[in-house]
Amino acid sequence: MIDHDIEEILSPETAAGRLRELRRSVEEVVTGTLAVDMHTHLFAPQFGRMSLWGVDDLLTYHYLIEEFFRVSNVAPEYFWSLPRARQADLIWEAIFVRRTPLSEAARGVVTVFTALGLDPRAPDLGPAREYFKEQNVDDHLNRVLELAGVSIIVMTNDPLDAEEARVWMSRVEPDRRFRAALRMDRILNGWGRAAEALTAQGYEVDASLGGKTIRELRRFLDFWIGVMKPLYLAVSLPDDFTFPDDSPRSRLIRDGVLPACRDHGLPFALMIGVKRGVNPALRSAGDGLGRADVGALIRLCADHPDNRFLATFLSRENQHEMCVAARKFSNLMPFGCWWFLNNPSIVSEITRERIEMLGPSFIAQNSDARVLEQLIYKWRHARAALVDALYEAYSRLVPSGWLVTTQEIRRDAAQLLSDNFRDWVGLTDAPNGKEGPDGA
Ligand code: HDL
Ligand code: ZN
Repeated sequence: MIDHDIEEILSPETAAGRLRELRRSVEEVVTGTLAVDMHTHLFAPQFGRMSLWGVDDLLTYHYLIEEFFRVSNVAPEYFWSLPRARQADLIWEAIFVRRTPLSEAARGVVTVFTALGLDPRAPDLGPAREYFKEQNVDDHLNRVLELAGVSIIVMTNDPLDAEEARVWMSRVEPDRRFRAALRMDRILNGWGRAAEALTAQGYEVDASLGGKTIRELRRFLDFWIGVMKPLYLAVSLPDDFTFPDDSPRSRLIRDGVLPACRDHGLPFALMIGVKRGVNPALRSAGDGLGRADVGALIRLCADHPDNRFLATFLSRENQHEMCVAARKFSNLMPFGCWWFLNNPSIVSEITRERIEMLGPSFIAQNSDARVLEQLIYKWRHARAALVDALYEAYSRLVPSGWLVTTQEIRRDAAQLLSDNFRDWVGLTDAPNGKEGPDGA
């Protein structure tokens, strides 16, 4: 352990040894600290085929699909016509057999294979498929969560997805380790079609937001908040998102979503900067990014001091501005290194600038996992980056006169990996997993 006197460590002959001890302690503590994965696209096993796991889902992750198209002359339309297993075979051959899996998404599969005792250099996916065929779903889930060091998984839940709504309405009890987040994309980014869907469900809304629309949207939100018991409401927003403006989105956010969040004691998560469908032929792999206006988030925080916000931006160029915004607004909690940012070189930069500007008062990472086993690589790689950034920050403190203790490292790692989120959403280990104004 490193609980020595500061004078001792400042003497040159012991400094190097003590810093090595410090590094070991940071590694040990961060590796041993359970994470709350506050944004994923995973589903509890009770959601059936919506819950993706196994080697073919792992290999047909849209990150790998877009990398496959870069090195293959297979036409997208033909690729999409193939069964998933055949798609996976093509990706395996192109990215893992004929090339070195250097990209972060490819390295992730190697990390998962190695952690599960599978050969990442196998010439084909036969052995891996045999392995997964033998797995008991519950045992496999427990093993993956243990390997990933994850205690809670927050899903992305869409009340306007017919298949998902059917599962919720069956009143099935999802595995307690999976919690909901109510996703608002269809409503906030496509109000016209959403208004038709809500009308078909008996809500008196209209595309022009007239009449009872806001009241009826609130009735819809209250109903689904009661069903899902979400930890927060969320939306992904385009790079040209502005607020306030005279769009339906701004009106729905201001008059519908934010009052509902306040009344239910729920934060609103904004994920800003996505350009949907820049290459439609790539389908789920066809989205891109753009630099967004952090001013829109600032105006939301400033105009709604009684709302709590979670926020992440997709562009690297927005990260520093978001840190400054978070220094100005204590109702803003930055989270994660989203999607195209979730690469060691950028995660390293983002985490360091957040520590320098926000101390331990942010949420270091979320996995965004779509396939269960991705938790293993996303969290191993995330912890490695966090160890480096925290060790550097603690090392800088030593000559300033502060030698961090193991207890302090444990507290900091817990805040960054779980407690800052738990506190922000009021997630306790209470029986229903959440205490809040409405006890949801
Ligand atoms: O909108 C989102 O939540 C994004 O994370 C998208 O789902 C994206 O396709 C993704 O999986 N990113 O990792
Ligand atoms: Zn996501």
